[in-house]
Amino acid sequence: MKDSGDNDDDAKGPGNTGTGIVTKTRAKTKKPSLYKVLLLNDDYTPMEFVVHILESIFGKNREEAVDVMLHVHRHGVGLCGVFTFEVAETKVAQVIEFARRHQHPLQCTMEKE
Ligand code: TYC
Repeated sequence: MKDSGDNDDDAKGPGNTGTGIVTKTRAKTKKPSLYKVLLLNDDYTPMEFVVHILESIFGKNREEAVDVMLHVHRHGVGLCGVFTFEVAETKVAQVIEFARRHQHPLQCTMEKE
């Protein structure tokens, strides 16, 4: 792998013509994998409770939250957002724990994008 130094002939001095091309490359950084957080439908969790979760945990406005909730209600599953692994994991845990505390069966899961 190339380091971040340049390795050409742009320098002047003995044996150098000073005509090289500057080829500085960056140290390699890799993009983190992303994960979809999905909400699952059930027959018991109140619609308003799901909307509240989408607003408070996923930062959606009222209109977006209602859209996602109705999508899940009609299709069985829906996308809440896409996050890095640890953020996705934390949000899934927050949803499941908040639902459990209120005795709703709402389930949430994540999958690699
Ligand atoms: N199906 C639920 C009802 O009719 C509403 C609901 C929507 C539940 C989305 C879960 O992820 C969900 N009360």
